[in-house]
Amino acid sequence: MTTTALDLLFTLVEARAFIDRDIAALAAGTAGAVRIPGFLAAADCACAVEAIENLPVVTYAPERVTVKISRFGPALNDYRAPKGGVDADRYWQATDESRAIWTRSGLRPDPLAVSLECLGRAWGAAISPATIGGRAAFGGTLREINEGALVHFDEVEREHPKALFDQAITAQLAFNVWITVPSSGGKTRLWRRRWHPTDEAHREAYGYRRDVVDGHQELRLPPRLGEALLFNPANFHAVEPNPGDRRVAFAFFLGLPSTGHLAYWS
Ligand SMILES: O=C(O)CCC(=O)C(=O)O
Repeated sequence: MTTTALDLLFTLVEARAFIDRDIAALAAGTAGAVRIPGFLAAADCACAVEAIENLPVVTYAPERVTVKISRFGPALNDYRAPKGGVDADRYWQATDESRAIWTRSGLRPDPLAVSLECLGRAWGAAISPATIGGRAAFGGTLREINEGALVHFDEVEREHPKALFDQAITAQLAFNVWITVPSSGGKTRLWRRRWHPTDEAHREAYGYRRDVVDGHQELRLPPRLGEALLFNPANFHAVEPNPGDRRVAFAFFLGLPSTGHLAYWS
């Protein structure tokens, strides 16, 4: 397919701070991505990088995610139960352990707390964790992607049609803030293209073959130190490999529930 006309709204908004209209535009699909350069100071990124050296990092489940992606803190997708929902025993154990370890790490400023505070201020209401049966889901995974990530989308309501969260999520956003970045490669690629049932014929491991996005309008976003990026992950996205230095981000999803109060999880 060849793109013949462009969606003039599918652009990168570069701003000094998050604002409610930009968050709403991403949720509505009338913006491409929002990035905030210098969201975290370089010194705070360096402290975070030092702190994570002592955290127990694991890789995403290799049977699902074929390239090596490391994380600290549970990501829901790694704890899916065979019949839907999460494998509660494993997920809550990992959640409790990770929270305790993170609290003990005593990192100040805490990039997760800073991020939630800024986004909450922009939205006009504090952001709470999404809950499962009343228990707070984990949010704020530290993620290291050096070998790239396949074209994929994230949409919790589609991945868990039997309502995983207590909140009914009407739109989902992905938040990343980079605490160390490579000098080349590692671009986030974001296409103006949502999943269609026929895409299932193009499945590849946890994602899709590149041809599902061929010819579609695209943003290419190199990761920059301390920069925050917010986008709607229902749009197909991928990460380019980076040959050299590490690419590490704090990452979580934001959901816009029917109550209007944003909820987060990883
Ligand atoms: O690391 C990135 O650039 C994006 C990672 C990703 O797939 C996501 O945040 O949903």
